[in-house]
Amino acid sequence: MAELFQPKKIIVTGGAGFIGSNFVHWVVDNQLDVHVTVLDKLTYAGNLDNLEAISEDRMTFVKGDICDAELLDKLFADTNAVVHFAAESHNDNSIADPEPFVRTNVEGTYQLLEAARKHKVRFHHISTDEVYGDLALDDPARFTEDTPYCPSSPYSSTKASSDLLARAWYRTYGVEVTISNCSNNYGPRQHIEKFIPRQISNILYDIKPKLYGDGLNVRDWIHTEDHSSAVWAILTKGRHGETYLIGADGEKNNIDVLHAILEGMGKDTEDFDWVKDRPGHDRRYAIDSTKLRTELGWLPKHTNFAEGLKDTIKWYEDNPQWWQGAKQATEAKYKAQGQ
Ligand code: NAD
Ligand code: TDX
Repeated sequence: MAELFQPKKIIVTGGAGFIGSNFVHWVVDNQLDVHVTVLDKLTYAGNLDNLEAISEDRMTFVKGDICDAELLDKLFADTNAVVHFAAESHNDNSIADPEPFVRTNVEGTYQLLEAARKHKVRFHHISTDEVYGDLALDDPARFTEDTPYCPSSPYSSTKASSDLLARAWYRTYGVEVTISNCSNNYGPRQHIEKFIPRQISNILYDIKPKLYGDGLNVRDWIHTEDHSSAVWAILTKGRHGETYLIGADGEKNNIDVLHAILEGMGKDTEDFDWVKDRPGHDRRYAIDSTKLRTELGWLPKHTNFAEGLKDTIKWYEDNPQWWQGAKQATEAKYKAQGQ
């Protein structure tokens, strides 16, 4: 474990999105002497409502693009650390139009690393287990920090590129970088284009849930609050230049997750549509998070997926104003893709 790093001012890129906003709330609630500056472009996935309850003395919001080098130069002059969540994050969108993924995920990360180098700022890069490609359903193996990179989709290949940039900026320029690769997050404020909120919002709208392919693909689910506590542990205690995998032993196939949603909402568990599979659809993700647990002493709190899912369903039921505005356009996009 490295010496404890205690930042007083941090920049959170993508802090108006799903995981970024949950992280900002976690910091505001748990780290009382830290000020957060959120830098977010407010794309279709960013939503200022995600941050509305936070007071101005704890957080400053800056609307801007991570590709804007001039803006980064100004912001980085007055911070101790950057936690970089901003990205184009949805696989299906990357298949339909990869261009914004290359721009934000690759060029944006490059610009941030350059600003971190110039201002000697600690840099934590948020990434995904998808950079490792996929595992077979009958393979007992899980991803570790030593698994070779083998991304499948335009999204995951741009995330892999950004990880490699971060590694190179550490090795060549000595930027104080750490990297985390996390599995699938669930919880409040996730955009309804993603699997779990899409199905919950479909059911609330009397639209049948949609399952891709044969429904047997496995994802390793983690509650977003556990992702936040892991990122804080890595930012403050992680060794520079190191990668840490984040996961909570939550492997489940899609059909089981869908059955749990339908059952949890009092519906017939077989009342859904099978739709066209995603091109290049990764079969299984699974994380071995031993390094994070043993080296930094991190443990997940939300180990009961059924409970976490129940709370998530309730959040979407209680907050229709948060997601209803995006429903029509999201479903129209899927319909055009046969999904
Ligand atoms: P999201 O799509 O909900 O949010 C992304 C945020 O980034 C939005 O607020 C958006 O406005 C902002 N953004 C996009 N382009 C920007 C730009 N050019 N400049 C500034 N801001 C910009 O994404 P998410 O699901 O919260 O994912 C956050 C991060 O976590 C991503 O880096 C993603 O790769 C990673 N990740 C996600 C998961 C998951 O399950 N969702 C799992 C592992 C890792
Ligand atoms: O309607 C659907 N039906 C369906 O069967 C949708 C939207 C998805 N799926 C399947 C595809 C995947 O096997 O559900 C699984 C999860 O899909 P997504 O929510 O799109 O997530 P995934 O593609 O696994 O990627 C997510 O986890 C890793 C995040 O979106 C990424 O940002 C993160 O890096």
